[in-house]
Amino acid sequence: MTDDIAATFEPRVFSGVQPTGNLHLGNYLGAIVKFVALQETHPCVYCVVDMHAITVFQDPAELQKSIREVTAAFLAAGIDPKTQIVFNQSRVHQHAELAWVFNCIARLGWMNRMTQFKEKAGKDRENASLGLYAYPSLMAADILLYKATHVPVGEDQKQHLELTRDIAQKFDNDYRDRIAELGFGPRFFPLPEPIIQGPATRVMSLRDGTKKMSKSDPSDLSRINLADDRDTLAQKLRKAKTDPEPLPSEVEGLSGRPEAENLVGIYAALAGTSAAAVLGEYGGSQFSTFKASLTDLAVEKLGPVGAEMKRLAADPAYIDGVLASGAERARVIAEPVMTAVKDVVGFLR
Ligand code: AQP
Repeated sequence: MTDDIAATFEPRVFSGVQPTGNLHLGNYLGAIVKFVALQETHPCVYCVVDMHAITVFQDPAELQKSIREVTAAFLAAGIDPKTQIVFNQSRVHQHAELAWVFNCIARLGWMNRMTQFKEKAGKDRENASLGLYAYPSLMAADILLYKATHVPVGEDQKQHLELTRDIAQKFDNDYRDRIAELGFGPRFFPLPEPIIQGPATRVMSLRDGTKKMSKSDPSDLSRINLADDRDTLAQKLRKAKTDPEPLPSEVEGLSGRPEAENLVGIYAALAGTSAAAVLGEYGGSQFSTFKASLTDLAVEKLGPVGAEMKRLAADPAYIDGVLASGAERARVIAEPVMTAVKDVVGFLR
């Protein structure tokens, strides 16, 4: 841990995934794989963020299916729901309560700089929901409700983590005297650190190496879904965009070749090695050879996860039990924090 302010708090990991369908390789390598590793060293809270999902309209039946699907992916990847907390956000009402307080802490100028809102709202900004605009404030509440010190996320969430730190800092500044008076000091909230490391912090679309692999991309060929079977996966990698040159032998040779860089990064992440090591083996190879090896590797690594997700999908009662028990344990942490926040801001209760 490098941050002094985080260091005064007990280490705790928090992260979330939206149940918006099409869970893909980017979500897996950028986030879920790290969740699994961190449970060996930290107490972890992993949340299926259903309140974030409805910032864009979701069909209710599909939303319920997706909440169970993300939970199944967590479990299939190896998160242990007995030792760690796995739950869906809307079951713990303190997320919404703290988000409101943070809406009153965050400044419009801060929110206006959020690039993800600009991307997701697109040209029709006037028609975007207020929830989509306030999304980063709810995300700050998700993290700080558990006084989390570490947040494993993909590169696209970096700016939201910076905003979370700004909100934590401003809350502590605005209420400094009150926090000290109530004996909650010297600081009320940690400044959580993002964990964004490894060769797959930003997995790109298979159709366009300059665009993020995304659940909402209309082309299913742009992403590898965790639920894809071998044939689908092989077909998507065969059709993945590349350039006419063979693979370079050095990492520097990937610059200006986004599609090649993406496939090498995916291979490295799945194999648990570096891009340099991958090029050491495949430098000079044609893409057809490399894609065949990548397909075998992806099937070897993702096949068991997809199979376990399918098995769990057949047992929704088990998944629902995991979420209910996780929410109960999440509330034990969240409730006293929210009660203290109410005392700090001066609500009578
Ligand atoms: N392409 C990606 N590469 C690496 N990490 C990624 N993440 C998302 N896409 C990539 C990380 O996955 C976690 C959960 O993401 P989310 O469910 O909150 O959704 P998102 O970030 O909005 O990304 P999606 O999946 O692409 O959804 P849409 O299409 O709705 O934008 C996060 O840690 C995220 O960084």
